[in-house]
Amino acid sequence: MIRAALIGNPNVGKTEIFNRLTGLSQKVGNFPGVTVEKKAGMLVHRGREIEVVDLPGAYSLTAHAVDELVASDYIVLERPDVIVDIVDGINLERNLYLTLLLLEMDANLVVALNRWDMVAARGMEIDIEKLSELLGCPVVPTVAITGCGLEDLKDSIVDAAGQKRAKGQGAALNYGDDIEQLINKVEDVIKECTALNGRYPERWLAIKMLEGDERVMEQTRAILSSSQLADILSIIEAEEAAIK
Ligand SMILES: Nc1nc2c(ncn2[C@@H]2O[C@H](COP(=O)(O)OP(=O)(O)OP(=O)(O)O)[C@@H](O)[C@H]2O)c(=O)[nH]1
Ligand SMILES: [Mg+2]
Repeated sequence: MIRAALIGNPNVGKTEIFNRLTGLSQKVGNFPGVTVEKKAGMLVHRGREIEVVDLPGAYSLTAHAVDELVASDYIVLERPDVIVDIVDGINLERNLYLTLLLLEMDANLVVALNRWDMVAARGMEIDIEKLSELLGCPVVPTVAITGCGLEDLKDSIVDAAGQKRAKGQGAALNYGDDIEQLINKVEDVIKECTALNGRYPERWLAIKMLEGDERVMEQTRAILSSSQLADILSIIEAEEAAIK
């Protein structure tokens, strides 16, 4: 079975797409915050069973935004086979922030460029091929309310699930030499730490630890012994001091 999760900013059409894909009828509405809990449904495409999870809207994957925790916890802890990032085509710039964060997750990402009808109606032009090339993942234009593009989206989900989760492919953002070196060092320490093995994407965890993300710190504190955590934190401190 393929496990796919739908994630995206609030009110971009995630549930509308979820309903189309699964035949269920979860509540949609033209305001943010309609979906508050995750909901799973099933479909079969090209002979493959796909579990699709609809998530509440999220602008980011950080601990600061309490209403985003359901979505970010699911993505970070459940590690679905395919992450389908639903992007609002008429708010591309704002929406792509979350896309970049998702690229850090070492995940098989597929972008659905939704509200494609409104993109066309407004005379906006988006170069799908270029966007796909820049992001390094498939980009599929969709119109959730008519179902247009959803067959292509299902194809992309099945194709993405068949691909090996490429380690390091998620390094979409280059933070500059100093920070990249720091990330690599912390990543190496995380890799050594068997208690954390495979639980989180390593580069992502390294970045979160460097940021001092409270929720990630809290979660890792529950997994690691205090001396293990102290070791990692002292390496972070020493490395940070060295580049200052
Ligand atoms: N024109 C147009 N409207 C759309 C499209 N997709 C969704 N909508 C509308 O956008 C609104 C939001 O859709 P939802 O599916 O509830 O969005 P959501 O992302 O699940 O929202 P939250 O759960 O609140 O985060 C609804 O009124 C939909 O009918 C689309 O492709 N084109
Ligand atoms: Mg919803």
